Amino acid sequence: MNIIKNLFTFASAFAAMTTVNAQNPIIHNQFTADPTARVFNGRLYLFPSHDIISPVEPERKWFCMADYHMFSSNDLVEWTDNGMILSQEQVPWGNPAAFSMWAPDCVFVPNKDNLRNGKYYFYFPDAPKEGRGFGVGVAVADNLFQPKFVPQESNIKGISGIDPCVLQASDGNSYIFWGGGGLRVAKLKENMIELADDNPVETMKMGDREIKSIGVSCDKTLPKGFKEGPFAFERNGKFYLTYPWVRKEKGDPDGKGGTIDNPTECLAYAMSDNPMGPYEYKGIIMAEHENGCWTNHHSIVEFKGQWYLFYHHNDYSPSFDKNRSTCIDYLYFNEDGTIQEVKPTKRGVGISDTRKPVQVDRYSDIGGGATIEYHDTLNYFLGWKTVLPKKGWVKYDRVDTKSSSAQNVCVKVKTTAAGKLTLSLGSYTADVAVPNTKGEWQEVDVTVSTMPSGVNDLKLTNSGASEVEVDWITLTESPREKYFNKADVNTKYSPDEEGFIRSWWLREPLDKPNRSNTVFVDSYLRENLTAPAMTPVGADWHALESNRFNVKLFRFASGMEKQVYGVIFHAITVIECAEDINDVRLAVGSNSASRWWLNDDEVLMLSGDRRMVRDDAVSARINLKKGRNVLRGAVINGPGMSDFCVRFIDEKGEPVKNCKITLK
Ligand code: FUB
Repeated sequence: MNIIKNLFTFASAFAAMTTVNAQNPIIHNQFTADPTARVFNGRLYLFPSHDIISPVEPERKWFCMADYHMFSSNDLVEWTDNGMILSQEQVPWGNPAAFSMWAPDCVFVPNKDNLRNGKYYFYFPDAPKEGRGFGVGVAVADNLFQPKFVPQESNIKGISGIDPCVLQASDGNSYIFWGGGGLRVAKLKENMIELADDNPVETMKMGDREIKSIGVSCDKTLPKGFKEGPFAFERNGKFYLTYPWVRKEKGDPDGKGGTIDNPTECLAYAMSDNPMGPYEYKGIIMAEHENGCWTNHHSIVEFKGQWYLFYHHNDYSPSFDKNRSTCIDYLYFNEDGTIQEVKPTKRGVGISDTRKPVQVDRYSDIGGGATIEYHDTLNYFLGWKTVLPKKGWVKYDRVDTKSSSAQNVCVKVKTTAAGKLTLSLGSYTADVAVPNTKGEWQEVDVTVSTMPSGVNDLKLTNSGASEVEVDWITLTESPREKYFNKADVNTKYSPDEEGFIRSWWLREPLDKPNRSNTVFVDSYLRENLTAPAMTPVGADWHALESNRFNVKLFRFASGMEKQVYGVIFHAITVIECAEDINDVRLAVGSNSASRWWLNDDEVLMLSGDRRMVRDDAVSARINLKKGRNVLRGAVINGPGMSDFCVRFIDEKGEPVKNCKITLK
């Protein structure tokens, strides 16, 4: 499972923004299609289109895209969502309600002659405010750290179409390719936002009309069939034009519009000695998707000495192929420069760190009757599980145990009878006893003999007698620290030895971007940090018991694979008293600032850039009444870790423990 709520366990990912660990598909929190990958300053940046479920009525059963996000990675395993970089409302010439922000591209032009000035140029199709069809626009940014892409006032004159791709050729020129009525290419001016004046002009007949088109049609020398999504690149002095293509022999064998047996797009390529062609067809890069997903769209990039194919598939939307997800697989060239066909895999690329959950359902190989299934067909983003019948096995290539003393296996399993898994890492094997989890998911920790360090292929075999469902597995030095257990809403908990309250309803973090905690002054907190409702309502609230006196909000968020920085957390608990307990004080430490309410009253505010220190601030004297007392908190966090600790203390500073804590 990919976005599994790994809430109770250690998660060490530190990221500037939302981070995910990836196999195929690589982005797990939104649909991403038409992925263009580019390498800038040694980091790989991904510019996909952003499919969404139609937000408008009547529902569009078609492509629906309102904006673009940029993603980036250093290893193609951990991906950062750098956020939205352009939306349809920002495009001066675009129709702000067209949802037509199709496949984009982005290139960097170094500061050569003070003309182009070291800028990033983001090319995107959009529906114009007036007229029909598509135009191609350019948005320009100075950097990608905090990218601010500013769209040009008008679209590129001379281009009517979709799917722009810019090739920066070794001849010093940049060429723009696009689709829509075939594939075309034209030279760009040095300013990167206009077509060059010396482009050829082709005259084409459309019925009775003659249409003049700037640039060159690439199709003339290619086999017939629908083409779009051009991606061009240069390697060893050869130019490659690669493209999604509906092969004639699949859908229209005689080329006369004959029987169409659901043709879909494969990825094909052609080569030339010149950027503007003519291009000679060479073959297929990836065959049509087996499940009938109509489109494929791709990019090809060399990163740290290895070539990769980025493409899309509809894994998270199996019954609607206009909601797609980006995948990556290795791509290899033959000696003569031709491309070897790529078979799509679930495993994808890169090496998985076993200290984080390894999703074996993204297998390299599977057998013995093992299968994968969605966790929840009402929410495909929850990903998959592996179902291992007796003797079933799953193999997952390239995991890194890192440590030379890894001895702990944690596997998240669901069973209805005790069983056994055999773990193999290269030639190493160990048995992992699995308890009967009574049909519930459970994280099982088992100590085994020391595992080999470094990179190996992992195999899990069901060597017991009954079926085992596996969500994920980690291999670590020692049992992973569990920060939380699920709390039971029917249980009456006690404060801990020191009076700290450990049972809470915690709400998944709410987005509240802040680059620093210094803004957390009283007035800011009064305006922005308000109390949650008296009762937790909604699936984003979780009843939890902290294993420490301090409630680790950062771990809560990272375990849920939620945003950890620039967020607000809400917490609620109930203090049940057998009699009035008067003249106590609420004592709180929080990182960073927080506000606290007891029943209907605000009782404490901790402002400023705080660290979590026991009893850092105490309230005025307050009374805990007989019966239920609802305590609510809101904690705000900027760029650092976040946690809080809460207890009541009496007149002598002693912890109040003669009460119960409930979450009901
Ligand atoms: O994403 C919308 C369109 O689907 C793209 O522009 C095409 O290439 C196809 O992938």
